[in-house]
Amino acid sequence: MFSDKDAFKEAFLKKLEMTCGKSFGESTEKDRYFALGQLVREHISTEWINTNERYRIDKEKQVYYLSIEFLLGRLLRQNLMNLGIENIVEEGLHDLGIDLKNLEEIEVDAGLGNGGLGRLAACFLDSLASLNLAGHGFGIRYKHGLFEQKIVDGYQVELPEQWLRNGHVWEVRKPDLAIEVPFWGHVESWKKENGSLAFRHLNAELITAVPYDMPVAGYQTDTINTLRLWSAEPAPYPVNKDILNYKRETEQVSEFLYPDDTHDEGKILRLKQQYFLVCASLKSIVQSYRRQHSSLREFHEYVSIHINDTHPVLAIPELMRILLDEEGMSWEEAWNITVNTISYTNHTTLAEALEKWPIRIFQPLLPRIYMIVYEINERFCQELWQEYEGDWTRIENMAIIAHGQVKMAHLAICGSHSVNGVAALHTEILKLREMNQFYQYYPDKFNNKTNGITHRRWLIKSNPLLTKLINDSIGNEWIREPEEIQKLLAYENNPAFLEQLSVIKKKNKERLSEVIRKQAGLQIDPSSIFDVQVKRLHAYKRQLLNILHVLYLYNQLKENSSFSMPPRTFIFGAKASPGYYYAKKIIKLINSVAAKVNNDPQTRDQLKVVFLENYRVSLAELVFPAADISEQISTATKEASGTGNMKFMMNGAITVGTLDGANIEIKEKAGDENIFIFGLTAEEVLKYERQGGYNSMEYYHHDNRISKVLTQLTNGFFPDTAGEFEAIASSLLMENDQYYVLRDFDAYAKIQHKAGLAYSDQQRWLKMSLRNIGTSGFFSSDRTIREYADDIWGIRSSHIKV
Ligand code: 26Q
Repeated sequence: MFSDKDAFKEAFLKKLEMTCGKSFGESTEKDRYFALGQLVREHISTEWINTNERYRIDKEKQVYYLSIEFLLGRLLRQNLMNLGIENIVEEGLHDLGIDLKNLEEIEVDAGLGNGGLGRLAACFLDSLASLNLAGHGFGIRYKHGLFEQKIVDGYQVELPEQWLRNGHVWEVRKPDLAIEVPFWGHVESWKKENGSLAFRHLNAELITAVPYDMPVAGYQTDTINTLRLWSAEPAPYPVNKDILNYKRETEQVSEFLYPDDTHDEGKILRLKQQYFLVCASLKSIVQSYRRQHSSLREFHEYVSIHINDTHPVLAIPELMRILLDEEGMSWEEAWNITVNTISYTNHTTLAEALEKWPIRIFQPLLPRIYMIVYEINERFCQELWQEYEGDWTRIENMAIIAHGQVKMAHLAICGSHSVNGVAALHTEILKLREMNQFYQYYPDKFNNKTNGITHRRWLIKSNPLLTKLINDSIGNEWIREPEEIQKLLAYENNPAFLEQLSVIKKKNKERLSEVIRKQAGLQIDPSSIFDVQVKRLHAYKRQLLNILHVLYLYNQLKENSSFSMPPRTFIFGAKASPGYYYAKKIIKLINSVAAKVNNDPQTRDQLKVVFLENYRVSLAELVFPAADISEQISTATKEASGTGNMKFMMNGAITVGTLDGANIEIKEKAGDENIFIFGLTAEEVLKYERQGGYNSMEYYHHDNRISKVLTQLTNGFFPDTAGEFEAIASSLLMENDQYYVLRDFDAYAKIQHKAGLAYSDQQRWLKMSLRNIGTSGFFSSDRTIREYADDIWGIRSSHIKV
């Protein structure tokens, strides 16, 4: 690494000259960003190679995290920080008259994910490397990440995202390690000499998977792990093909990331992506294993493969295929190795989100894989028959293939040794309800791993002011041992400390206000309460409850002269899946309320509504530190965990939330008095669900706050929106309000009122905020990853920094 600032400056100027062929004076900020990026990446190279060598020589067990999404965001600052050269670089650039912050802004987010699941994968990579664990990611190098969102006339408009337009400095293309992935064709079988069957996949269409490797540097360690992303290219020698068509069809496989649309019918391209990821990754894993071992008999002792939701579940039949067809193992031996290698995380209980593939799509596309899945299912059903003889319904319910479909979650549970949920309540719901029959059959496979977030990005990087205050107060041991952040609790009654907390929050609010002023041309008041809901738009997350409540507050301010409240700014950020009609209506509604409220001179000093365009990781980093209130208001039982809730907590925002997902654990850690809980509990929701719902019409008739806001949706209150919000009103009244928005309205209004009062007592609020920060250490993904390492993967860090 650079020994000092001057060595850095020299290397940087040289790199700049070499990469852009311009003098320093002529170079643009973009030139400088790319030169710096390349310089840093090259500096990583030696350690990267050393890490790989060390893993090879020590035969350390390797973990591979397979995920269809990695939502990385920007990497420059993270890499500088983790490599321990942030100060040298910042100061060196400063000497040259360059502000590192401006260069950071040049980097386009790597947005290869939808939301929670993809961001979790990115946080996990950071924790794995920072804990010196041998854990690597495998994913897809989509040409277009999640769409870019524009708001036009209050409507969401989607534009293709272009993160690769100027190249990506953090990746290294490795064409010599390309792998061919077969689709279509047919399978031939014949008898071998020993009487067993052999299989060959013929006439397949081959798609080449080219790896692009990205270094994942641990925080001030010398471990550099790898994130390998596969790009689809045409195979080298297509015969008898219309070349242009063929090129287009193959490249399509890694063309774009599917938006999370739980209502979407399975698309063949999506299944192609899944097998593409799995086939290329397994081959690469097996190749590197073979460099150290002569047979695959002990594969599971040295390799763990983790599947992030069911999207990469074909890793199970693919590993079986390798062991059976290529290694010639018996079914029993291959199955034993496979189950012991694979582990699976479930991220949802929504039945409509569980993946199923029609056989008519699956079988022709992946003929050999289908045969193996078929055999897995046969054997599984036979086993079930031994245990539950005669119980046809149960066996039908649990089967992997049934009614013309392949059920991916069933395959995942049957073919792995560990199945985990992502928060305590979620895991209980899996065990006792959604996957109860599997839990009865395999009680030991089920376990909980409450999610976490990397405190290095979500506190140290995004909130430098708070980080400094923490370091100045309790030292920096908490960075390596995040639960040590609880030492802050000693400052609970220290007015000077609380005052500093308040100053920092204010500055972070000013920073965000400035961004909002520039982007939306909207002035917001940094001394108002910043009440924030940022997450994907989904009916179950209930952005609707929030905005209807805002409308109610507006009505109060207009009509009720005795009504008063501390000034509030409600901030929303959310992308809706392009085909999710209802979600898009809610975006329009938020913007219509914003237009009304923000332009009313009578209320605009007390109430503002902001819809942040194109919510993404880099914007999130400005949002969490600036929030006073964190909205986590999903219908109980529906949000598996949430991770935004943890990011808010770590930055001192107070949660207004339901007893859902990880909110429950946040409440346990922070204490009942430091969180605002409201609404139906999971048990109450489940009870209603057993009864077929509740009567939302009653709530409409008996609560005039509700009838008023719902009437406003359709009576022309919002100019030029005739018919616009019928679907929303109808879902609440005619379709019985599936997510209990009206049922929870009163409780929500009351808790929001309580939160407003608490804020007015600033000393009390700051103490609550401190309690949240001080107890957030549990939610570091370092804790989560240690649990995965100990309980699921059986790996430990053997490496001490030298
Ligand atoms: C499925 C089929 C076709 C196309 C896309 C999809 C698809 C893509 C992404 C389905 C789901 C997702 C993403 C799900 C997700 O992000 N789940 C969230 O995971 C977080 C991490 O565990 C949890 O905190 C959240 O509660 C959960 O909603």
